[in-house]
Amino acid sequence: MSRGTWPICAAAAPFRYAEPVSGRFITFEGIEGVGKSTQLAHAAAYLRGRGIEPLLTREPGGTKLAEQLRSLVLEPHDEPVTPTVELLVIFAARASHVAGKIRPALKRGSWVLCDRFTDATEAYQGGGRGLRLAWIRQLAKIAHPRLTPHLTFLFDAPPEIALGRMEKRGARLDRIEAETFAFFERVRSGYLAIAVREPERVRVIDATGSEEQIAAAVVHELANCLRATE
Ligand code: Z5A
Repeated sequence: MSRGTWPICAAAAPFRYAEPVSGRFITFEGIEGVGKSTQLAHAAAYLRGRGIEPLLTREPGGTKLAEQLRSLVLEPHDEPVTPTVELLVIFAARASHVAGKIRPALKRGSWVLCDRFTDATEAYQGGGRGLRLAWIRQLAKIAHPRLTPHLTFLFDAPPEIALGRMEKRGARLDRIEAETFAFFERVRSGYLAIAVREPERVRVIDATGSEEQIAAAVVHELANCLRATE
């Protein structure tokens, strides 16, 4: 495949906003505690074993400015943070991340593994908070025109399992993590709606199994992705 074309990671139709980059942009999504960070590390190890050193990054965050915005939006505040404020801060962070880190890496030909991206906004701010999806799509066009992940892993599990893992870990909850069970049910539904809409890009992985079982499913998809790019 020549430089300037963008094979995607399965036999699928081209994406509307994909742009000519030679790297691969792979995102990891799901409700909190579902195991996406754990699986991102497995994916990175697999790629390294195949001679590819991926760039690992996360959202909100990834650049100095975006990490500051992450702290601002996730830390508890003594005044209300409205859903619209949350949305705009997240997209400000994303615009910085895409311009400062993701796009340059993709243009260099790197594989970028990103813990969450715009699907998270659709699921959390759209599904969870009830903001209009049309606004989110409009902001996405502004923050990352013509850029869509080549492949997205959606780790799916009921909130009781995912949140149970977080509880076991015993970490302090941030402002969004402290939301209600019903909130995470809506977020999960928001994610699954994306997978129904974009089955070529979004691979739904059953995240209720063991870490090793899930890693095997991820590696299987990555192997397909590698074959498609050879
Ligand atoms: N947010 C948003 O609202 N809108 C947006 O657009 C974006 C983000 C981009 C920070 O996200 C918050 O930002 C997030 C959504 C919001 N808040 N919430 N909720 P984050 O990705 O940085 O943080 P997080 O979602 O809370 O995820 P996390 O802590 O990184 O969890 P995870 O990556 O899904 O899971 P993990 O760390 O890999 O695993 C959790 C624990 O489970 C850990 O102890 C593991 O060892 C264990 N684990 C992992 N896999 C398994 C299996 N298979 N079985 C048993 N135990 C397991």
